[in-house]
Amino acid sequence: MSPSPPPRLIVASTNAGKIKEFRRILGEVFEVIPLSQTTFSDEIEETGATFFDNALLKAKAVYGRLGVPVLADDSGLCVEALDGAPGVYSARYGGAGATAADCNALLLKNLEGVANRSAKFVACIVLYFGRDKFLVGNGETAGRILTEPDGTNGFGYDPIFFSDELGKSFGQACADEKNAVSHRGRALADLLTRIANSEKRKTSDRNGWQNSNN
Ligand code: ITT
Repeated sequence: MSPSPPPRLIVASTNAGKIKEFRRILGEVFEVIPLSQTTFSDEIEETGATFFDNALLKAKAVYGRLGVPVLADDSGLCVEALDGAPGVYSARYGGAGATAADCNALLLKNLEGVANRSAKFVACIVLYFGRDKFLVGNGETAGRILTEPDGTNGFGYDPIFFSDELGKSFGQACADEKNAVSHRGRALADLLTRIANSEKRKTSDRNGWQNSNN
């Protein structure tokens, strides 16, 4: 008998770089289905003030339409010398139509001559699985902004982000190296722990209920 295929999990993202990372991390546990492979085609306006607000609104919008469990990631780069910018605006930092290279160039320009290069990537991941039922995972990773791009791996701001923990830029890191220390890898690990804890609670509640009815 052939083993049953992993369950499908919709990831409410149109970002190919994120989808690739989710596939790599969750690959054996779930079959990751990107938004492009669903019937959902609306533009989701990210109007939230925090990563959590935006992750929740993306997950809710897709769940509302498709009615099946959805994972959504909102993430970004927070630069200390820029008071946390681009933050939740990371994807839109370069304006409409700007490429990742444009955003990187703009950030490097805005940091010209700035000595404090400290920055962190932040991710909030929401698993939405029923009306007002959701679990949240958070993750961060610290580093600094280089003065020029270094490497071509990853996506977005990876080539200009030097990871303190890896001792190299995310642009130079291979997928597994990045996922081991990244904001997204950590947010997913946090979420998986919360899912496991909530399953344990459900089991002990059920057992408690059974025991109290014995
Ligand atoms: P979805 O909303 O469809 O998932 P998005 O790219 O718009 O795609 P966000 O609103 O969460 O996603 O914006 C995140 C941006 O932050 C992303 O476009 C990158 O520019 C940057 N970013 C987030 N995680 C990153 C990572 O691991 N490496 C490099 N850049 C990252």
